[in-house]
Amino acid sequence: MINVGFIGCGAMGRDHVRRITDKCGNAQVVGVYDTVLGNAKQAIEDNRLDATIYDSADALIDDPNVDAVVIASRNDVHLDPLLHTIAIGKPTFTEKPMTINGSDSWKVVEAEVAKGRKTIQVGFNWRFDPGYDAMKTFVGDGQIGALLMAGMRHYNAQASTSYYGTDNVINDTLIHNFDMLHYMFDGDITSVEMKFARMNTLNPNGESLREPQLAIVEFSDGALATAEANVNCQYGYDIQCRLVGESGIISLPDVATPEVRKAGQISHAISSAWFDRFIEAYDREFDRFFANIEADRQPGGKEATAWDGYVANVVADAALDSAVNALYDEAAALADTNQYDLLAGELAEFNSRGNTIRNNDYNSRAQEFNDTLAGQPAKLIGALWGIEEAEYYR
Ligand code: ISE
Repeated sequence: MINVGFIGCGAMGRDHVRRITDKCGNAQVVGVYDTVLGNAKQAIEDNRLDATIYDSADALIDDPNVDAVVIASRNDVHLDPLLHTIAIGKPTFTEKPMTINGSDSWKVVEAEVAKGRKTIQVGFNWRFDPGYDAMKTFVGDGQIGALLMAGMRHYNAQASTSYYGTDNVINDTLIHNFDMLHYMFDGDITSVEMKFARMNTLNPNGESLREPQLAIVEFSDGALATAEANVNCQYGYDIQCRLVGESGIISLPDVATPEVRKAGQISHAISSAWFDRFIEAYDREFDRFFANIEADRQPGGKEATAWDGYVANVVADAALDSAVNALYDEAAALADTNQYDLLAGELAEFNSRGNTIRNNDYNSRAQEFNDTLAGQPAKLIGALWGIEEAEYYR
């Protein structure tokens, strides 16, 4: 039996604790940690676990009774526990994204390389979806020839939280698509450009969430892909993918649900969230994680490694840069002379930070900018900084 230490018991984390408890016959959660004690207690209570609550992630990782670690905490606090588990060689599953940017993810890759062993599996679960799996096999078998193009749709019924902002569309949502494109296509991703559609008036997060967004991705062999993100689509959780090859097209199948013929209509239900749309993929990625541990096998191939986590972050970073510039161009076109100079200053400030976003100072500057320059241009550039989220990231 593999003894699992679990870090981060929010909604997604508790779903995984339940999955490990109910479905993985070869693993059990023996320890939990969450900055919110109530979440850790709830994970134990919901699953009637006999588990220790630790007062730090480090204590949990160091406990010799813990054989493997799962990290499902907030995206911005994955790095330290990852470096810790690598240092002591404990197999670790981390939710996606591996970290919040390419430079942090590079630290994870470097740490693994220094140890000479891959111990990290990243939770890019779409790779384990039966539909995507079949597509990967078709492509691998050369059934539609070399890939030329892809068109993807990543729609959420509603934004996942009130603090989900413009940049999350890229580094939390579209990052799945970036990983799938990296997984499916032979070429390396060489560029990504972001475009913004006009805002959906049903978006409850307002200007701090500029979407829908469209990513245009280019590969080293000249292939092209587009990925639409529309995270307030209202009607359900809708994931689509069409791959165009030299001799055919493959499309991701919808999850089969009963067809209902009633009142002059033929209809199918659609999932409302990723928890159920990808339930099988989540189960299978955990099965693989534990199977690798039992077989003393390193992750790779199908399961996303630290390197894959890094690649996805690098693409997201480039997308974020492109998004800032797109918002800037939109704002600059509307700005008067005074606003124009200020916008240029703010853009330079953003760029000088690389992709380090949302530190406290940054958010308060963005807030100030919006307060003093209320109006369309200020609002647009403020959108990228996710002003309403300042509290959350403090
Ligand atoms: C969430 O974190 C996910 O991983 C979902 O698959 C994605 O659709 C959603 O937009 C993200 O917030």
